[in-house]
Amino acid sequence: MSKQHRLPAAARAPAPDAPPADTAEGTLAGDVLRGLGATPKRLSSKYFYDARGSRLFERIMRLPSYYPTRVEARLLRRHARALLAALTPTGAAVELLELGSGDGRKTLALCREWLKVGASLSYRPMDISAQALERLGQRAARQLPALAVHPLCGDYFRTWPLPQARRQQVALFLGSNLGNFTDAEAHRFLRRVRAHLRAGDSLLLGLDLRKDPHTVLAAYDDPEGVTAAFNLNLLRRLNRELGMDFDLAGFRHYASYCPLQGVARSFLASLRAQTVHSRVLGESFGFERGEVIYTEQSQKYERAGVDAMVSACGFALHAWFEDPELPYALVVCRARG
Ligand code: AVI
Repeated sequence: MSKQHRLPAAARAPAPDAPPADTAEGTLAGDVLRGLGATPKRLSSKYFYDARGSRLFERIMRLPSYYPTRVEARLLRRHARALLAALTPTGAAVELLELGSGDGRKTLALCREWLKVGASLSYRPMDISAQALERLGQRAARQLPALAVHPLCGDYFRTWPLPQARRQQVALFLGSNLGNFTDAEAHRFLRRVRAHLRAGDSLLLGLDLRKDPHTVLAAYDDPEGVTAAFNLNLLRRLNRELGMDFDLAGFRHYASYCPLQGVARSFLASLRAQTVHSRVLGESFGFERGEVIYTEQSQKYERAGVDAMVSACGFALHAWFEDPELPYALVVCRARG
């Protein structure tokens, strides 16, 4: 017989405002047990990215309403040379470590510009997807054969390479991925990055900034319904991997943006009272009509807040490149001694 929310005390931990996207490694089963047993219910956005979810995210990045990818690529293009100067003031050879490189398209364009001005560059894309890294390697070989590419597959902090004496490490964390962390998670993540760098090494962050709330909300609620499919795909994944029986038609994507906190949030709202069972977990989870699962937060930043955050994590904010049309920033941070 199935159990209804009978979790051991330790698994019932999350506080009401606990993060949906945890940087700590948890298992899907443990996270789902805790997340769906909590009030409000939550699932981590890190589980969006199975094969189908990754394809849907690629479609999101091409949507007219999803501006961050486009604006970031524009900034990287416009400021490629100034970025190199800001990231490597001594002109030393660079080991470029990209955390979550995906297909690396934007970064290869940046490397092309850097190679043109004679930078000595070794590119180390890091990703948990071996497939994405393989595609990136093929693209790099085709488009930029002069570039030395050494992919690292797995957890960033486990695979982080030892620094080489004559190469400055430059870490990239683009795509406003930091925004999917809560404040506490973002701080923890940045401190871990700092701990792997030497004083004088650099970090480049791509961060989405606060702007007209309508523009932000439209990015997470596209009329094409791709973001809705991306969000709902999480339930499809749980059905497959945890033997759950979510009826996808019984849930609906809901996006919100709070301009006071600068946070876009995504939810899955239950359209009726229903119970969902997991064969693997041996648990059932009851939903009221209208009850939501909190699935993602996307923080939109302000310069003062970014300055305070990176300073608290052992970096100095060294340079800031902002798009004049749609607020988005490339932030050059220097690891302090
Ligand atoms: C990956 N991440 C920065 C995206 C974002 O904007 O928060 C994920 C996303 N979720 C819905 N649309 C895009």
